[in-house]
Amino acid sequence: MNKAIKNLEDFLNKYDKFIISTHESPDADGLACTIAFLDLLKQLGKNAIILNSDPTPEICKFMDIDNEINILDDESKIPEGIHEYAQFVLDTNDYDNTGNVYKLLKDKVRDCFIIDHHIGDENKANKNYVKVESASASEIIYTIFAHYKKDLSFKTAQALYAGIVFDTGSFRFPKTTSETFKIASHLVSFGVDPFKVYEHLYESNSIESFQLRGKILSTMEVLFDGKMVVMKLTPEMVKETGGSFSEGESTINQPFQVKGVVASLLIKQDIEGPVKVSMRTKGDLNVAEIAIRNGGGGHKNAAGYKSKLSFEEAYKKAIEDMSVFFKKNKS
Ligand SMILES: [Mn+2]
Repeated sequence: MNKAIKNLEDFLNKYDKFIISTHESPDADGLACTIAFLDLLKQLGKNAIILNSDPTPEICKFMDIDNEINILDDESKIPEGIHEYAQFVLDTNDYDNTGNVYKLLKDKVRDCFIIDHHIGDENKANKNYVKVESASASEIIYTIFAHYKKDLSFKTAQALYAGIVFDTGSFRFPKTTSETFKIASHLVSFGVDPFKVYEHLYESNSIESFQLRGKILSTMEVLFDGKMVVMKLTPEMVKETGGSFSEGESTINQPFQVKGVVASLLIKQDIEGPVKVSMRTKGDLNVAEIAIRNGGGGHKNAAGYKSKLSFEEAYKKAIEDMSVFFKKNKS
């Protein structure tokens, strides 16, 4: 048995009640994992609930067929007998990255286990279930279902399929393998409609969010001979348009429509949120290292971190960090 499964089994054997959470500003992969993992824990005879710090984005609500996702927005939502619960953190390798869940529960839960596919602390990875080769955390949850030989329902299959589509950029990001397609194929056999999932994820944004996207695009700065595009998403833009921050965030992928662009940065801040730097690249430019150095994490071609600097300082620093790649390439 591999070490990760063994770690998970040991953890499951120790406790009976679990809180399941994904990262703040949840995405389709993280949310899919919570829904599927709740199903699995129930099939294993465990007592479990989903508690996320932030609301489910509109475009992901279709996954939560049975309304099982609860939002921990204040202390009154903490379950009774919280000290009996252990914590599962999905799709992030940092408990600290779960917002209110971390703030309100970290000193109360009995223990914490991570299931994730981001690059981070190796020591932590060895004690949990971290598989950085996985194109999505949903793929890992699928593997865990297979390990325990548990049934996949339409709900779980649809959620996991959506998580995979989202995290692979519709089966095109570098970590997409034949295994990814095999899993997707199996999930579709449970009645999942690929067109509907695509429509929910990519063709269901609000007009306000589309206007927000327009504002984000209008901030673009083109650098390093057209190889990098940098954009801003400010709290003011979110307020002015009434668009959704999470829908705005995906604008970071658009510069890659341009031939020759190999890096895209988005410096962003939600109303009352921290300043965050998101980096996307193509090819060999490894931004995970930059993210880790700045206290964040991610993958080789997609990573980010929270900055303690002001918005404008974070913007400058983000460009500076990236400039290394382009200077190196020139020499
Ligand atoms: Mn993910």
